[in-house]
Amino acid sequence: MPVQQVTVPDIGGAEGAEVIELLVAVGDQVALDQGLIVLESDKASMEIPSTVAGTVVELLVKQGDHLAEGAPLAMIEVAEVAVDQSAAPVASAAPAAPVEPLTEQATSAVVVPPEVPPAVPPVVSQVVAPPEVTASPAPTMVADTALVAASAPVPVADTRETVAVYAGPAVRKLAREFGVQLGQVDGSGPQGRILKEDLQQFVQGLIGVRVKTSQTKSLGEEQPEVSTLTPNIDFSKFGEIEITQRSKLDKLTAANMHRSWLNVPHVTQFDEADITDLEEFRAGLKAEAERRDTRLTPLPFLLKACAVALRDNPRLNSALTRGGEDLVHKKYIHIGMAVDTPAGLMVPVIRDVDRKTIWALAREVAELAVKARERKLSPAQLQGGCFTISSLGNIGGSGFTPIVNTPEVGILGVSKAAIKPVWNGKEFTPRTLLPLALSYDHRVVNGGDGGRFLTQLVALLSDIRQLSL
Ligand code: CAO
Repeated sequence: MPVQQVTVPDIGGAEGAEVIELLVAVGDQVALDQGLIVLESDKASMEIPSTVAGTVVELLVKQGDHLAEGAPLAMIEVAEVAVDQSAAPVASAAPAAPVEPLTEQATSAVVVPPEVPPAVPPVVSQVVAPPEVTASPAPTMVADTALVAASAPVPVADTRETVAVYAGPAVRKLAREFGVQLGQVDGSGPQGRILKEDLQQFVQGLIGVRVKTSQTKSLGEEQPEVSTLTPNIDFSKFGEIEITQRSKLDKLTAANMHRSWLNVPHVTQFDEADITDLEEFRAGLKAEAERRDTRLTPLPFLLKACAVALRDNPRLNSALTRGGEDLVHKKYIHIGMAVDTPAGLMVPVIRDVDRKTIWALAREVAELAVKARERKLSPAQLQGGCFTISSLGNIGGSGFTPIVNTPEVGILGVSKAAIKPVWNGKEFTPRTLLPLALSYDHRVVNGGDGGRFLTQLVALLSDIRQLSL
């Protein structure tokens, strides 16, 4: 059988590229295009593929050699059927056609592998500071427990500026199919070479999205079980770390937040309520609150005002059902309140807020907050909410955009009240202003609905006499 010599093709003018890895040994069977060696120049690493299929009978280079275009690499006894016409015969080692180095693509879409020119160029890779990768599409539901790969989010941009990547053509092809930039993957092979398993592990860590259903479902019905989209990074490489296990509650909250973030088109509207009079009224009730063995914070007033606004703006008191075909109009007003607990976020629900007095609400807020922190809430106390209030007023901040607690369609974020100068037409006067942010599900609530709800809320809180109307 004929023996052919494989030489270094045009490697973009790189002189003295170093052999950093031998990918085959004498006696190995090689396929057409299979990598023989890896060359490294100042700018890039290149895998030099075989131009013929057959058996390696002699290797003409060793690790550390410096090569240029046309240098002989290996002698290959050619398999009978797969003789590549462009391969250089022993007597006349014709150089392969010049090729453009390939650059790792940073894109959110699945990247089509570049066409391989007939002369079988070396696979050159240089990862240059990739552009920012934008948000990924929401995962679609597929067959039972399938890993959602094709629609899964792509990796975030790599901040490393220029990274030499060592990987074989099969791994590169796979990486392109997944839209993964190889510069982000840690290689476990010799000299950091990226193996197929490294890529698989990276993608698994990145996606972490499994679905439960066995058939395609519409939004609003059963949702995917979302775990994490965070790539597995060994942070100990950068400094001391400690790893703790997340609580079930933490993970459940994360999954719910993520589901809402992925599925609900959010809009957030902002406003400020002048609660100067409310605060005066509240201060005047301090002694009465002590007598009743309770505390009166702004929260019961907020609950009451939301109940009135929900009654008057029923879209905010609805939910989608049958995959978005129908809207459920709730005739009751149960409002959840986010409670910050050491174990994580809990949202106990206060039932029939519209029918309760401010004192009854104050008592219930205090009781549910204690129960939440002691993890003594019953499942019933965590269910049935129509709307949520998340108050960070005791902590601080001038505003935030809360995430809708699906299947509810609205949530109110309350920040810390502050005294500010307000123009009354003649002069600036000090007023206590409460920052409010209303997030809503734009599939159900339009800007008009949201605007009317928030405007009414501001009016109610600014003149709490209206709460009794
Ligand atoms: N502006 C200024 N002060 C405020 C305020 C606001 N918006 N809201 C409450 N305060 C004051 C209260 O009046 C109280 O002071 P006084 O005793 O002098 O009146 C103090 O802050 C502490 O209030 P509190 O937090 O004990 O009680 P609360 O009724 O306001 O809230 C609860 C109860 C359970 C909602 C709250 O403790 C809590 O856990 N909030 C966190 C919610 C959260 O984590 N949201 C984020 C969810 S998304 O991650």
